[in-house]
Order: sequence, then structure tokens, then C-alpha cells
Amino acid sequence: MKFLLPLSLSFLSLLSISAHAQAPTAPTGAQASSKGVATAKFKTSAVCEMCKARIEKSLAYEKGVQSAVLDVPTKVLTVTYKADKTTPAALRTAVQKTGYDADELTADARAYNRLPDCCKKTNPVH
Ligand SMILES: [Cu+2]
Repeated sequence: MKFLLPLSLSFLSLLSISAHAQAPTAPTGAQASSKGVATAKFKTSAVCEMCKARIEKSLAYEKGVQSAVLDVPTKVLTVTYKADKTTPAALRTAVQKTGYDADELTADARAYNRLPDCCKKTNPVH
């Protein structure tokens, strides 16, 4: 028993380590790492640096968002978020409420009407 007890304890701890190593399954359309941080990309209707600043600031205040970066030439917004705090659908809604399209979803009309003329989606990227 003097010898067997430490041995069985280390075997038990090995078992619990391998159980914890199993990562939770990622939600569809998102890539989750073992820490529960996921990345989502949305095509927006942003056309300039002002749009970029507006969308990034708005998303930064969203619950669970760790970072939001918009690439103006491609209009693609990349959001890093905690998968247990928010969802890609909630993030798309946040983009809509800022006045911009998010993938196939159209911008919230009232927010869009408040945008300066240079930021309307009828303009080319500038
Ligand atoms: Cu703009």
C-alpha cells in the first residue's frame, strides 16, 4: 500500500488532465480555440476610414468582444470574441445598428440615415 497509493494518485491525475484537454465543439461559422475565443468575419458596407472607426468603436463596446478590425478596401470586419459571451448573430446585429450591412443583412435604416453623406453605401470605397 505504501507503494501503490502514490502510483494510483498519479494515474488519476493523468486521467483528469486528458479529460480537460478535450476542447468544446465550435459553433457553426466560427473557429473556437481551447480558451473559448472565436473569430468571425463579416462583409460590411463600409466605404472609408470614418466608417472603419465608427464600426470598430461600436463593436468594441459590445459584450464579449475582444477586438474588431475593419479592412476598408475589402470591407471585411474581423471580430475576435468570447464564444460564451456573444454569438456571430449578435455581432451582425451590432453592425446593422451602427448603420452598415453585415453579410446578407441590411443596415438598420434609422442608423444608416444618420451616417454622413460620405459614408453612404452608394459611394465607392474612398
Ligand atoms: Cu465612411
